Amino acid sequence: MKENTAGERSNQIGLLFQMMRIRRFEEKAAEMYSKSKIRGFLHLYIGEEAVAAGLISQLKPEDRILATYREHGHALARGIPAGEIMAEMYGMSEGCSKGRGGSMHLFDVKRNFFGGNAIVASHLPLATGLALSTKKQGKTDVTVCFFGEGAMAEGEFHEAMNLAALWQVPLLMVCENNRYAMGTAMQFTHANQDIESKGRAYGMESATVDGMDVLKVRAAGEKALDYIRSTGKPYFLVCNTYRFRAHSMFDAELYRDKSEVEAWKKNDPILKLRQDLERQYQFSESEMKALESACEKEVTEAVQFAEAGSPEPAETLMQFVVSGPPDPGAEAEKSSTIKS
Ligand SMILES: Cc1ncc(C[n+]2csc(CCOP(=O)(O)OP(=O)(O)O)c2C)c(N)n1
Ligand SMILES: [Mg+2]
Repeated sequence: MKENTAGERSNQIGLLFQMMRIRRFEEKAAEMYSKSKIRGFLHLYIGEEAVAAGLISQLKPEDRILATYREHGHALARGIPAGEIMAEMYGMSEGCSKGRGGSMHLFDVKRNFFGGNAIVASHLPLATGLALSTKKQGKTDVTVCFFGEGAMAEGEFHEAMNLAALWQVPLLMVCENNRYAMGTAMQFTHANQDIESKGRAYGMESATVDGMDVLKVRAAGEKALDYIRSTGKPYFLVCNTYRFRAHSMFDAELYRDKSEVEAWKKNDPILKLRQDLERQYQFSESEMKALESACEKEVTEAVQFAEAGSPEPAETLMQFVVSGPPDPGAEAEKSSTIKS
């Protein structure tokens, strides 16, 4: 339990602000999508903000992050500027992936943000590999991999978990269990619905946390990271959460009752922390208004940045896609190095 100090008050307000800016950013993205400013796919994280905000608040800049296509919140929490994310969604060269990735492929290597990965579970083996590379270099940085419970029905989950446990790499595997994989509820895809037990099955230290409560997520993250940093071993954390919006922009949501969604909205992580703050720290209406206007300003500026962006010129479209003809000099040098 954190102490009731002024520092803790401002940390909690920081977490509230983080969740609010993620939500406001996505509400604006949905609006811009409906105006066809953003095209392709768009998966909103609304309702799940406590997971990214709580866990990423405990990371160091050197720690690496991998996420799914529902990753706007993780990218914002990691510190990628909102303008660069919005510009990426607009397909502009000023975007964090130069406008080539769009919403599902936000990437920023200098901020140790390795996606934005659209293929379910595809980033899990990459995370194990990145964590192995840190271990081989004798570093203590942690790789954190976020994925949905749907990814746990894929073979790659099991391969990545097995090798992470076998090689004992500094990896935090975070299941964002929102109970649905597109329109399929968990009970139709998992023979064993005790999600946490799948970590223990690989001999991994494992825990489950209420993913709608950012303070609980932060505490669970702190505990998991302490364990990984002190032992160098992997850790499996299940965050039980819920998405308030559809799977993506093309989803009539025929697979769940509106009453279920409304019931979960009563656990809104933003509302919960706001109420906690009011109760414990006399958090005022005017402080809340100040946070709201800071979010509004940031999001408005992000849209302006994206709108002022430049689509990539046709001449450079093949750059980073196809390598040029082989350089005979470099090839000869490479083969002589390999032989020696
Ligand atoms: C290998 C693969 N299979 C199917 C899809 C289509 N697909 C996109 S998202 C998704 C659901 C994944 O659900 P979950 O892992 O729980 O993440 P959530 O969307 O709930 O955050 C599926 C099946 C895909 N992108 N990749
Ligand atoms: Mg899911």
